[in-house]
This record gives sequence, structure tokens and C-alpha cells, in this order.
Amino acid sequence: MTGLSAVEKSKYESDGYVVPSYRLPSARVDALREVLDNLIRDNPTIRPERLVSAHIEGKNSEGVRGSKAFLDLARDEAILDMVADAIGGDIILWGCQIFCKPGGDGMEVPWHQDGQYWPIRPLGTCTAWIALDPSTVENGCLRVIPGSHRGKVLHPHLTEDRKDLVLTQRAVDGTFDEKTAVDIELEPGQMSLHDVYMIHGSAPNRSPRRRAGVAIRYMPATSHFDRNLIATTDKSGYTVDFARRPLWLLRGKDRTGRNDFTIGHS
Ligand SMILES: O=C(O)CCC(=O)C(=O)O
Repeated sequence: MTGLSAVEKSKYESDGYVVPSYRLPSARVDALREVLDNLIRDNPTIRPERLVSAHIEGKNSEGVRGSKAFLDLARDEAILDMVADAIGGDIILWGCQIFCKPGGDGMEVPWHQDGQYWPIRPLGTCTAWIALDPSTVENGCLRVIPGSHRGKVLHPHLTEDRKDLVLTQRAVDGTFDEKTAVDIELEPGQMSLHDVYMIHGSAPNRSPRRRAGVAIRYMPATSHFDRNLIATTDKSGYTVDFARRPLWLLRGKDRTGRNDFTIGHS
């Protein structure tokens, strides 16, 4: 067992995010980068910032051809140990998206709270954002507003009508202080964990260096993935199909008894 140290756990609780000391071995990262290169080649019409459900092998109901290599990554026991420290021991994998910003024209991710988009009640998710490339201020690393998850409040968002954004919902100005933002610079294989209520975003990538990361979404199995709440949506700026999204119970039990683990599995 690895898991978060006491200091890391307390940082996640107080700030809404943490960069744990654990990192993936470099050979694993190299192999995943190769899988990503193949996915980009196999999905020529999809922006690489929008490779949603990349963990589903073959073409998924959201139009992306994914790879089981990312499902295997989501099942990594060391990552699950840390996620268990963040959200408890009953863990459902419900999503995975690659945010790969090409050098030169990598898209901005506006400031947002993930909870704005997701049909999970009570709202809960820990995202493990794993760097496959160096992720720096220069190439548009993830930025967070520490403590913005406190109180579990969803702040007002407005819809942006801009083609150069990965997501369309942006937290309204005045709901947070951008001056308090922290840049999460990561080396390949390093990762951050962040809470569903935490405000975060990232700048465009104007540098020549690609910035790729994979965001794996884990919810506590004390919550319900309620497909009736949002079945299919393009609120994020591209279509996501929650109605047919497969769920995997990776640890523990479904405490709600209402999560459906058959839908979407072929
Ligand atoms: O990769 C990014 O820059 C943004 C990621 C993000 O918004 C998320 O993981 O929820």
C-alpha cells in the first residue's frame, strides 16, 4: 500500500488538490505516450484536447477511438490507494479524458468547476491528472485556485461562445480571485489530484512544446451516477454521452445500490 501521506491528505482536504510524491515509472509513461500518439493518429477529426472516454477500447459512443491502456492506468493500485485516501474506499471509475494541447495552438481551458458538468449526486469526484509530457507554465499547465472547493458550493458559470476553448462554461468573474492561482508544473509521470468543486483551468499553449495529460475521474460509490439527470450533453462544447457511459466499480461496494455497471460494456 502506498496512498497519500498525512501531509498530502491534509493538503487535498484543505486546498482541494495535491501533487503527491508518487509518480509513474518512466517506462510506463513512455509506453502511454506511444499509445497517445496512436490515438491522435486514429482520431484525426477530433481535437487532441477532447479525447473523451479515451479508456474505452475501440470507437466509443462519444465518437472517440480509445485504448485499454488508459483503463489499465485507471486501475493502477498505487493511484487507487491515493484516491481512496481522498474519497474513501468505495471507488467507481466513470470517466477519462486526454487533454493534449499541441504546441503552437493548444487550446485554453477556462476557469471552471467540474461539478458544473456532471450527473453525480451527491456531487463527488477526485480527478487524477497525470502528466505524459512536461507540463509547465510555458505550455499551459493546469492552474488551480487553492481552497475554492471549500463549502462545496457550485459558483455561477456563463457559457462562452468561443471556438478556441476546450470547455464552454466559465466561472463568472468575481467568484474567485485569479491572483491566488497556483500553477501545477509536472514532469512526465507526476500527477495532481483535484476535488470536483475546485476551480481550475489552463492557458493556451503558444509554446512549441506539446502538453499532454490524462484526467481520470473517480467517484465515491456512496454517490449515484444519475443518467436521468444529464443523459447526453454538449454543454462542454462537444458531445458527451452519460447515458451510455460505462462505470467500473474498482474498489469496495456500490453503497447506493443504484449505479448501473452493465450499461456501456460490450
Ligand atoms: O488539462 C487541462 O488543462 C484541464 C483539465 C481539466 O479541466 C480537468 O481535468 O478537469
